[in-house]
Amino acid sequence: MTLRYVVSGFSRAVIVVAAAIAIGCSPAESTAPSAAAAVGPSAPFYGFLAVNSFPHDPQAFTQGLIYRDGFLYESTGLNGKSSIRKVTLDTGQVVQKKDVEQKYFAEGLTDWDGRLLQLTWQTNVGFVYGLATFDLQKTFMYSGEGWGLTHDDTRLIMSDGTSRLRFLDPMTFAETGGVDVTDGGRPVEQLNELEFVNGEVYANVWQTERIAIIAPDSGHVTAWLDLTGLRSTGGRAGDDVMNGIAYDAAGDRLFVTGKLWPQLFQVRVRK
Ligand SMILES: [Ca+2]
Repeated sequence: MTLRYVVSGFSRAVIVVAAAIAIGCSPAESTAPSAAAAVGPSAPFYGFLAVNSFPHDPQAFTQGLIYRDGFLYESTGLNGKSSIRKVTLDTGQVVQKKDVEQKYFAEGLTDWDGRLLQLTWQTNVGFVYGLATFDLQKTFMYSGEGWGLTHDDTRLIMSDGTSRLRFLDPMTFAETGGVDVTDGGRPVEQLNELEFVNGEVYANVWQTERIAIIAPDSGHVTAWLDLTGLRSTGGRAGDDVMNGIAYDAAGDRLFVTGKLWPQLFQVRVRK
């Protein structure tokens, strides 16, 4: 695969992805089981154009991100630093914040019917807050680890660090099903932050700069959004991996950031 990025100053149209057709090489191949059988061709790669950037709190260990009605809502992780936040897009200013108890490492975030739903990593508990007030209304339990969270029209969609996406009832939080995510027959592990975009699930793959675009009912990766190069404009070495996808459906704007990244980007997919 050959990708060429031309990076110029960062004001508006910033990163131009030129010539980005992958042939015979995919991100799944590097992580696929060695004895994979019955595998097929991998999904195509998409490039990107970064059309805008915004400030992002470089202390925010981003684990969940959504866009609603002009604001970002963010879940941050780490014990003692976990929180939910309401953030002004243009300035990155945190206008509302609620800390999570130190014993919890907060993870994925989504909204449902005027509430915010937040997962925790290894403590098997999720929190339900009022979207406007951030008041803790209830908790819910689940098995396994909590990583990413989003929803479609009828169900919550949750990742747990494996290749599986689980479906939960948004009111009772009962697990109602799930799907194993594959690319060309190979499992795609470590699905992390999620976003539901026009009928498909976008999933950060942990410790990569790739987003898997997944058909939720089959689990098939339909394409890879390769955001290599976006991080080079900021961020720090270490844990600062890409993790954070939000979608403004009304404005058709896709936002991406990462843990401890000083910037959040609006990106356009280049097919
Ligand atoms: Ca998200």
